[in-house]
Amino acid sequence: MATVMDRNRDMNPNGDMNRNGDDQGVRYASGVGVGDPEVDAILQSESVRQRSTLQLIASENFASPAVLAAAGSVLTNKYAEGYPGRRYYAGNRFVDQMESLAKERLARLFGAEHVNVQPHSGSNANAAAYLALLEPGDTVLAMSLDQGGHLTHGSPVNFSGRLYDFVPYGVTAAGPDGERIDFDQVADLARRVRPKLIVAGATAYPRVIDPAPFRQIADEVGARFLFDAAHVAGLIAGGVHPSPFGVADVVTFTTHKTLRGPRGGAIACSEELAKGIDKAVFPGLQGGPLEHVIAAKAVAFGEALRPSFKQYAAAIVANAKALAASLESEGLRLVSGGTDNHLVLVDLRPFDEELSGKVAQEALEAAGIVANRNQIPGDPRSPFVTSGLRLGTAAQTTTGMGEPEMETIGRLIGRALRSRGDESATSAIADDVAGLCQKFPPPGAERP
Ligand code: DSN
Repeated sequence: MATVMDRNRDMNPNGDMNRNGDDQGVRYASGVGVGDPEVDAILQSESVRQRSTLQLIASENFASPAVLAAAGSVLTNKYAEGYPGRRYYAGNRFVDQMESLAKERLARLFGAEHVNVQPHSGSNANAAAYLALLEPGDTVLAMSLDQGGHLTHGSPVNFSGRLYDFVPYGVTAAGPDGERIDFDQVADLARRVRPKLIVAGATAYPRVIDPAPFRQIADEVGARFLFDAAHVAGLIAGGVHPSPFGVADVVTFTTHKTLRGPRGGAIACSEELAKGIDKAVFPGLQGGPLEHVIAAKAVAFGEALRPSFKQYAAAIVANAKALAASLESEGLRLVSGGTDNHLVLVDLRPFDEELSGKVAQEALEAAGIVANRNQIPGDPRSPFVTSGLRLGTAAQTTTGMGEPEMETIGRLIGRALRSRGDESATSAIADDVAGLCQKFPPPGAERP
């Protein structure tokens, strides 16, 4: 039966509960809950999960309390189709200020001529870029998913592979200095198929992606060049990876991975392409922009402009190298033999031919270590099973973990994989993981 409090809450979700002395409003104001017991219970559980287990998914991070607050702000209430100064609805004076602020900060962060902060995700950013640059059926060169690329780089099950004629390139064979982008193949294919667009960027490639050779090949064959910086945008912002801004015609990226902002996407391009890109995002692909997320993007770009972000980006890479060394000492083979960025890609086969990525992921999760299975170049197993694991350091670096902790994590991973199926050993590892996590709470840890 509904209580008076429930009825009040139903009738007036605007905060009167707080003025009436009800503690739900107080809890909401302090960021401890939203005042809906069922929702709060789930949020609380997720908060505990994030705090007590290791977050090693390479595309995740812990956004700051300021980013979380902006994403949960009143701007969620506003419709703002269009762009600052050219909206299709009234009441956008402050929304315009916010979106302009986000754009100004982003352009300054990367030295970009033109930016669009409206894409809801990295996939949308890529879709908009293709819409601006291509006609259906046009030929595009991109790294295939099974070599480290992304679904939107032409996977046959994705809109990109269905609408455009993607020709995949990959990495060189395993060996010393192997498993690197095969630029001979990129150049050969480009000369042969004369693509309209060449895409660089990856989701499971542990090495630096230099935009210069792509630019050279694109110029030689008269193609446009798109750099998908979704994973490494934060490393570029922090000055530890080469910048594709001003080199590629279009740069797309997400704001929530190494850049540590809210979940979302963005695009940067030259002035020459600005109109086409803007039209492709709206009205071409999306309707109303998520202005609360754009506010959170503004916060994140402001954070990335601070000098301390350079130290953060350098620490992500140093941590990935330390994790790589530790995993190797546990007998795990790393694709390309190491890392230059925020992730390592483990080839599980030499460790245990029978151990799939799926089983390894589950064994690690049981021990409190959260990572994702991933195909490795030439993987004989399906994308659902895989022979690899992808591990990233961006999130745990945000909590303040450093190289000694990465060394420990590598050993915990080795232990967890070796003792898979052994409940008491796994539970002992989960205890060790929780003890480690307790010493390094994420920012705003008490906020669900
Ligand atoms: N979210 C991306 C990643 O995990 O790399 C894939 O879309």
